Amino acid sequence: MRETILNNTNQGNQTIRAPHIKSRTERAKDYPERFPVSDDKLDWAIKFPKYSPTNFVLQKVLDNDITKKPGGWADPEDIELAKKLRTPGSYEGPLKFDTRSRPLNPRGRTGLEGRGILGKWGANFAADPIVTRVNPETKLIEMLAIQRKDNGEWAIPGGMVDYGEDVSETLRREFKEEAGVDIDMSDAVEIYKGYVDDPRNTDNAWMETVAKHKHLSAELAAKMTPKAGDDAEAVRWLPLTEENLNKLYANHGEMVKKALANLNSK
Ligand code: RP5
Repeated sequence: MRETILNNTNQGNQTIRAPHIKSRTERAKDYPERFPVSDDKLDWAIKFPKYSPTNFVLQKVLDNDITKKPGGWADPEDIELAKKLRTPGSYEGPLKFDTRSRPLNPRGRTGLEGRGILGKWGANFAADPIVTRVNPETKLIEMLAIQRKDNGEWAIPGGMVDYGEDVSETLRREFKEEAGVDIDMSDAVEIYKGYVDDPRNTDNAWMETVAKHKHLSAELAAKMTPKAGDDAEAVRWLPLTEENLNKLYANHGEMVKKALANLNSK
């Protein structure tokens, strides 16, 4: 069951509530089985005495502990030490913590404890540049998309926000690194901010993002020569058909649908 896109009628525009489906049903690369969590057991407030998810963190995360490795990108495994260095935050509001003081996923249980492949306890912040054009031949709207190396799915060419980095800069940097194109994203329109239904999410670490949209003129799009970066298997102008949108990574399809709705309303 997918959560629906909610219409925020008060503001007269659409807001998205990211679903929490892939986070508890899919297994990212190298992940163990998730403990089954049904819709009625999602909420942390609901008692679930049988719930015994595997505690899982990849060695790569432990090896990149910032307190041990210069240039590392991960919090220390010791949550008390991690909290002394950084307070876990979230775009979703105040966080709850478990009895071991670890932050709890704001959308509820995922069937896995620990951080998996994610470096930060709590929210791991990303930025997603949605860049579209009209195909000069087919006249279809297309998005410059990358094929992810970890699971082969097509995705927005997003990436992690570096510590202290401005989101517009992350959008520009990631777009350049992953799709090989340098464009100013400072005038891009914010589409979404919050939880991402990412298959890497766990009970204690999850993805959140800011997605911004920029629609390119035919002239600007024609000048671009996209090239897949190290983190991407391939890059292409992806026609935004219903089928392609529904197959995008995580809940990227919902974000791109919102960008399209904004574009069509202009
Ligand atoms: C998703 O993971 C975000 O929406 C963003 O697209 C991406 C960032 O992670 P990496 O691509 O850097 O692994 O949750």
